[in-house]
Amino acid sequence: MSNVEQIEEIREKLKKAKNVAILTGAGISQESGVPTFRGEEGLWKNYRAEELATPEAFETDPALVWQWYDWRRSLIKPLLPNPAHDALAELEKSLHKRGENFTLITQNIDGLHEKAGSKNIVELHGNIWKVRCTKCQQVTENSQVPIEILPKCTKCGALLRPHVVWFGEALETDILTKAFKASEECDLFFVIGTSSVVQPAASLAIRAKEANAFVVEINMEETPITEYTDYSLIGKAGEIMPKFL
Ligand code: BJW
Ligand code: ZN
Repeated sequence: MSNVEQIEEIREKLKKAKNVAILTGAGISQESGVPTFRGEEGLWKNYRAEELATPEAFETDPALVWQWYDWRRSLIKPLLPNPAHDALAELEKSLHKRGENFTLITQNIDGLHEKAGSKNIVELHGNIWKVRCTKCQQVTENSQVPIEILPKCTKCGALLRPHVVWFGEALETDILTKAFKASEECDLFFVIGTSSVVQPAASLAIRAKEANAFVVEINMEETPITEYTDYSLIGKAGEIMPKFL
């Protein structure tokens, strides 16, 4: 079946769908100018996520980790959602109008889905615009962090950290429960722009398939979960996603 026929079939499924769940990864923000993590261009200022996105890196050198996040914030701040983010926000609106469910699960911490107008967002790996106290765990929105002196909690004075999930850290239980529930209850699941190597996010598409959802992958290349999908559309998310509207 050609890509055009597959897209037409997916459009028909979207018209009838009662529960739609989406999982996005760094690839959906690539066309907005956000670097991805892996692959040839997947470098953040010469560091790999595996080197700095860890609790050990923060314990060893919090200033370096904060500098990295501050640099990423400055890079992301001026960026705008692209047609893939916009298409998902539109899809959510049209499903809501019909009284159907739409859940957007994202591994991204860049906030671009919210900027595009998406509402029911499940942020698996946190949000770069929030900070969390390493002691009292209070989470606050904070777009300006004084990294020269290291940011401190206004409540208890302890060191603040980015409100993100690092390697080896557990995802928040209620967030993960929501993501699994949406994946298991949906009739249509899209997995967009993720290399599907980081767990537990990578298992969501498989859960959806096991629960009989129709699973569509959109990526520039095949991934370890491609064999579990019904359709794999190879190409840019910003070019493919608007075709479903
Ligand atoms: C396009 C495109 C375009 C490009 N259009 N497509 C062995 C050692 C150590 C750990 C483990 C291990 N085995 C398993 C683990 C666990 C580990 C893990 O999965 N590691 C694997 C790497 C092996 N997972 C964890 O540690 C997780 N926690 C956990 O398991 O806890 C267990 C526990 C339980 C109870 C108590 C305690 C612990 C946590 C994972 C957290 C991941 N965090 C990061 C950083 C977040 C903050 C930050 O950004 O700084 O999340 S790492 C990084 O990877 C980030 C991303 O969300 C995540 C996924 O990356 P993503 O989105 O898939 O991006 P890429 O770059 O990989 O892929 C981009 C894709 O887009 C590519 O496929 C392109 O082709 C495509 N693309 N342009 C469409 N225009
Ligand atoms: Zn505190």
